[in-house]
Amino acid sequence: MIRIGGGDRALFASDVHLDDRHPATAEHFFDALAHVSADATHLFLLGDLFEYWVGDDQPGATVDAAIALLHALSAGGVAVYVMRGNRDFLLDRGTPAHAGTGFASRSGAQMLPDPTLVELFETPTLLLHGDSLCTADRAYQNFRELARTARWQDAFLHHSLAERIEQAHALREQSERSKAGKRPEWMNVTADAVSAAALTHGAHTLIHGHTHRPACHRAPTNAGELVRWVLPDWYAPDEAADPESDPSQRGGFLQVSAQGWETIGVWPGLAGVAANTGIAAARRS
Ligand code: LP5
Ligand code: MN
Repeated sequence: MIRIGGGDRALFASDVHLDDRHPATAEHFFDALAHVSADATHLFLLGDLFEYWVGDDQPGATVDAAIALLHALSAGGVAVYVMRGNRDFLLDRGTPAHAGTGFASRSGAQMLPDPTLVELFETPTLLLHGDSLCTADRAYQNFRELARTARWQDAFLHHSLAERIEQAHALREQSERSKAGKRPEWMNVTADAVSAAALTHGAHTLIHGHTHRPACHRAPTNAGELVRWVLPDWYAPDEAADPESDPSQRGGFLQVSAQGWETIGVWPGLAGVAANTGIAAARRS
């Protein structure tokens, strides 16, 4: 098990959705990461680092820049962990023509299974992307099950790069259309899935992204208080899905060290005072 304690400083982020079509968001994330990682020992990227991933031959200046930055961090001694999300679940699955040049070896990152239990300053903490907890969204869960089968993935990876990119764009558009017809509560975690995950893994804290609803939730359970951190998604001003209703910059890290939990960056919905109180209460050193 990954154990974080002592003088360690771990950073968590997710849902950056890196894409050549959103260069300002990429720059915003790269700058923030370079800044906060100076004294970090561990970096956990919990899914959807990329807008989509069609195989390890995926081209693009943003992909190259992300891989170079992660490689520099891991070469400099930071333990870099990357979890697959619902957009980039093909990360490090290779392509038939690109064996041996996978995302993990190129970036120096270690791929992290979803979910993964880690020990954070003696607190058993479950790391997930978060989509597996959205169990009310039956259409998505059916799609997820299908897209995770080796048969489907192998068939997809055998297409040409151009065909895979075209299918990814089509799937993204279909997803946006499908989301427009879903109730907001279907696109959130369910209480049952959260407590089942915590109970199954013996976790006292959960950290996940995916829902784009950054928060620190606390709920009493039979086994004590369950803390659930929801990481923010990232975008620069003008590159939000809907810049008119959401014009500000967004994105941030959760940092854990012997000093406690700290939110870094823009976490809309997490009021300053409440967040600080939460950090102090969650502190374990
Ligand atoms: O991503 P987000 O947050 O906007 O929405 C998700 C769910 N959508 C998805 C789909 C991704 O956005 C697109 C991923 C692109 C990957 C490309 C490479 C791999 C291709 C295939 C490899 C085998 O995850 C969305 C949820 C939402 O989160 C909130 O939780 O609601 O779910 C959907 O919208 C899915 C629909 O409900 C069902 C779609 C069925 C489509 C089946 C078509 C199959 C054809 C496949 C062609 C390749
Ligand atoms: Mn996601």
